[in-house]
Amino acid sequence: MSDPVAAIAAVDPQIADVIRREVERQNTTIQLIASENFTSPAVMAAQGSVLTNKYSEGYPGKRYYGGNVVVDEAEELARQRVCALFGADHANVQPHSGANANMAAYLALLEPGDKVMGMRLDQGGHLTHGSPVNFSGRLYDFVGYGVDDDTECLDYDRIRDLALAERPKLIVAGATAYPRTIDFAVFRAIADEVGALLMVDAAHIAGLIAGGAHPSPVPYADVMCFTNHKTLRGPRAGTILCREEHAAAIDKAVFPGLQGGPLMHVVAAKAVAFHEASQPAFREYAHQIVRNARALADGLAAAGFRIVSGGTDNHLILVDLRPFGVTGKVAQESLDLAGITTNKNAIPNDPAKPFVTSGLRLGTAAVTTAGMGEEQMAEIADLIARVLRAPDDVTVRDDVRDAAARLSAKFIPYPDLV
Ligand code: DSN
Repeated sequence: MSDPVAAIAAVDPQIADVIRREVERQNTTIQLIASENFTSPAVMAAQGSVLTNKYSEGYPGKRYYGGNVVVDEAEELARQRVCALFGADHANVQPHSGANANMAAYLALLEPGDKVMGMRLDQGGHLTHGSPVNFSGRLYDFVGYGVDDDTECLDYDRIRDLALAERPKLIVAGATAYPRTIDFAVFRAIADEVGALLMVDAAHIAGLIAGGAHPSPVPYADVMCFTNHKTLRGPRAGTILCREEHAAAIDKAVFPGLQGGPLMHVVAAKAVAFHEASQPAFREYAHQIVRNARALADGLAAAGFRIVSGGTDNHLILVDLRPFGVTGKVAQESLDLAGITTNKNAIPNDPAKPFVTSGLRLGTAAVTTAGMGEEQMAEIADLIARVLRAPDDVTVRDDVRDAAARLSAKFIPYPDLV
C-alpha cells in the first residue's frame, strides 16, 4: 500500500505528522489494550474511500436522497455478510459506535423508566449498562448485578434471584472486563423465567464468537450489539443483530430514532471486515487470541501477580496489582513509558477510586494480529513484571522500552506504513 499520509502532508503537514507519529507508536510499542486491534489495510482503505461523501438516510431501497444505488450494495453486503457470519435473522450495520448500538437497542425495546438489569461498571460491565453518569442510568431504572466475591465469576443463582425479585423488562448480558466465558443459555433461561427480553453486549468477544472461540449468544438473545473494532478487527463502529420480530423496531430506533445519515465509508469497511472474519484463517486467529491470553496470564501469575478469577477463557486478563504495591494508574503510566500500552481498570470490589484502581486490564487481540504467539506472551509478562517491580526506576524502564521495541520490530502491524 502506498503511503496514504503523503496526500495529507501536502495539505496539512501538522496532521500528517500526528498520523506518522501514531503509526510509529503502533509499530514500535506493544499494544495490550483489550478493546483495541490492528484493522487491515483493506478495512482502512474502505474507510478512506469516496463513500464518505454520500448521504444515505434510510435503508437500502428506501433512502431519503437520490444517488444511493451504489452504496445500497455496500450496506446490503454488510448486512448479508454479518447475518451469515453469526447466523442472525437481521442486522443493522449503521450504528456509529457500540454505545449508539446499545442506545438504539434500548430505544427499540424499552420505554423511559423501564426496569433493566445489567452488569455493574465496577464489576466489569459498561457505562451503557446503567451507570448513573450515562444516559442508560438516567433514562432507565437499572439494577446492577456483579460477580461472586470469592470466585470473581458471574454467580448465575444470584443473578436469577435478583431477576425474580426485580422483574426487569430487559436483562443485559455482556461485559468489558470479564475474563470468563459467559453462559448465554443460562441468561436466556433466567430471562424466560421472569418474562424479560435478553440483550447481549458482545462488543469485546464478537471476534471470538465469529471465530468459534466463544459460545455464540445469537441462539439465545433477542438482540446482540457489538463493536466491530475489538476482537472482530473491523472499523471503529457498532452493529446490531436481532431476531426478526425486533427488526423493524431496531431499524426505526437507529434511524430516525437516534442517528442521521449513516457513515457509508464505515459501513463498507464493516462489510470488508465481515468478509475477512468469515475466512478460515480468522478461526485460527480467534483461537490464537485465547491461547495467547492464557499464556500471558500464566506468565503474569508465575511472576507473582494475582489474576482476577484465577485465569482467562477469552482475550482478556484482569490483573490485581496489590501484591506489587502499585495502583492501576501508576502501572499504566509506567508501562506507557516503557513502551507497553495497557489500561488501568477496576477489579471487583476495588477499594481504589475509578481513576486510580487496583487493577490492570490486558488483551491479546492486537498482539495476535501482529503475529505474536505464546513465546512472546511469556516475554511480555516478564517485561511487565520488571517494570511493575520498580515503577520509578528509569533504568529498568529504559531497558524494557528497548526490549519492547526489539520485540515489536519483529511483529510490525503496518510494515508498509513504516
Ligand atoms: N472503551 C471500551 C473498552 O475499552 O472496553 C468499551 O466501550
